Amino acid sequence: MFSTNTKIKNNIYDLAIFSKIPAFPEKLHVGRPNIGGRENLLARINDMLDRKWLTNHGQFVQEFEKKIAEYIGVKHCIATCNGTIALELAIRALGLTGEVLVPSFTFIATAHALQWQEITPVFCDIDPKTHTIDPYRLQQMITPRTSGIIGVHVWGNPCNVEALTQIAEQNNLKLMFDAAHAFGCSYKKQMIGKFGEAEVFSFHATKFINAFEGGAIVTNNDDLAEKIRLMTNFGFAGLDNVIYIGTNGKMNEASAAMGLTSLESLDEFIEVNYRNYQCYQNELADIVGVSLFAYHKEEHSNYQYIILEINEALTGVNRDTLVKILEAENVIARRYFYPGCHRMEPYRSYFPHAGLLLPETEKLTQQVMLLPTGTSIDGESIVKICHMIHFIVKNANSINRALVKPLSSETEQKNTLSP
Ligand code: T4K
Repeated sequence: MFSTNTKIKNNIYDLAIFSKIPAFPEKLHVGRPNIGGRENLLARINDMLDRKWLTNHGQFVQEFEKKIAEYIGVKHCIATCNGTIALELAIRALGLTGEVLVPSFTFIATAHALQWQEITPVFCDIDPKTHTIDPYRLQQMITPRTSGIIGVHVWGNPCNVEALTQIAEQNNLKLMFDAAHAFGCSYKKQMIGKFGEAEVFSFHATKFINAFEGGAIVTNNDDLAEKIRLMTNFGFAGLDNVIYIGTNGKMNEASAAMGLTSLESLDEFIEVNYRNYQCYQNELADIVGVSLFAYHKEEHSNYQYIILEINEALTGVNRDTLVKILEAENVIARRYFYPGCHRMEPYRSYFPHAGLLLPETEKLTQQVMLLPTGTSIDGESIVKICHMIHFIVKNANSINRALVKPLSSETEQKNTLSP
C-alpha cells in the first residue's frame, strides 16, 4: 500500500523522539489557513483602501453576508468579528438566562460565551458515534432553570437536529446551534444554518473558509436578525439613537475581503479536503485500533478535520504517546477537545464532579486526535504520516519500553544542552 519512498523509519531508534532527524523539516499544523486567490484578495484590499471605507458594514461585508445567506438559503446573515462574539450576540438576543444545556465536548468558546453573560453552561454528554450532544441524556438534564439548548455540529457533523427541535418545543426552550465547524455541511440535505432560532459560524484563520478572524449569525427570524444587527453595532438604530445594550461585534472590510476571496475557492477547498480524507482513509484502513471519523456520505460535508480515535487496548499505544511521537517528527497533531470544557476553569471549580455525568465525553477526550489537512499538505506527506502511524502501532511494545528506559548519557547531555 505504501510506496517505498515514504517508508522513512527502519527501526524505532530512527524516530525523532529518540533524538533522530524529524520526518518533516517544517512543522505540519492542523489549521493551516487556506489562502485562495491571492490576487483577488489584494485587488479587494486595494479597492478598500482607495474607497477609504474600512469597517462599519461596508460594501464587502454586505456582499459577504449576501453570499452566505444565499449559499445556505436563509433570510438573514449578520457578519461579526469572530465566532465567539457571534455566539454571545445570539445568546443575548435570544434572551437566554439561568442555565443552558451544551456539550462539554466542544471548543471552550461555546461555554465561555454563556458564562461571560453569567449564564451557567450545563454540560451534557455526547453520542459517541456522532460526537454531538446526546438528545436522550439532554432530556434528563432539563430543570426549571433551563432556558435553552446550544447544539454543536462538531467537525461539521450535524447534531440530531430533529430530536433537539422536538425537545426544545416540548419544553419551551430556545434552541440554537454552534455551527463554527459546519459551514458547507448539511443535515437531511438541508444546509446547516437553517436550524433552530439561529446558527453561528466561525471564519477564523484555521477554518476552511476564513476571514482572518470572523463569524456570522444566520437566522430566518426577522425580529431576531434586526435585534442582533443592532446589538452588533452598540445598539445604534440610526445616528444618536441607541435602543439596546450592544457591543462592537462588527466584521471589518479586510476580513470580508478575505472571506469573499475564500468563498470563491469553496468548491476547490472542499475537493482538496475530500481528497486528503480519502487518502487518510485508504492508508489507515488496516490499522486495528485506529479509526478515522467517517463523514456522512449522503450529506454535504466540508471534510475540514481529520479525526482519529485511538483505542489503546488494540493499538498498544495511547493517544498522548502517539501525539508526542508525531510531534517530534514535526506532525503537530491536536487533541481537540481535551480535556473537555468541564475540566477547564472556571467550570472544573464550579462543577468538580461534572465528569460523572459525562462518561462518553471523558472517554472520547482521551482518544481523539486531529491530523493536518487542507491545502497546505500534499498526498505524499499524508502517506508518510500514515506510514509513521503504522510503524508506531506495529512497534508499540518496543517503543513503550524504550520510552520508559532512562536516557543514555549522550541523549541526556544533548537534551540538557538544547535551548
Ligand atoms: N465554537 C466552536 C465549536 C469552535 O471550534 C470555535 C473555534 C468557536 C466556537 C469560536 O470561533 P472563533 O471565535 O475562533 O471564530 C483553534 C481556533 O483558534 C478556533 O477558532 C477553533 N474553534 C478551534 C477549534 O481551533 P487553537 O487555539 O487550538 O488553535 P490555533 O488558533 O492556535 O491554531 C492552530 C494551528 O493552526 C496553529 O498551531 C498553527 C496554525 N495556524 C493558526 C493560525 C491562527 C496557522 O498556520 N496560521 C494562523 O494564522 O484554536
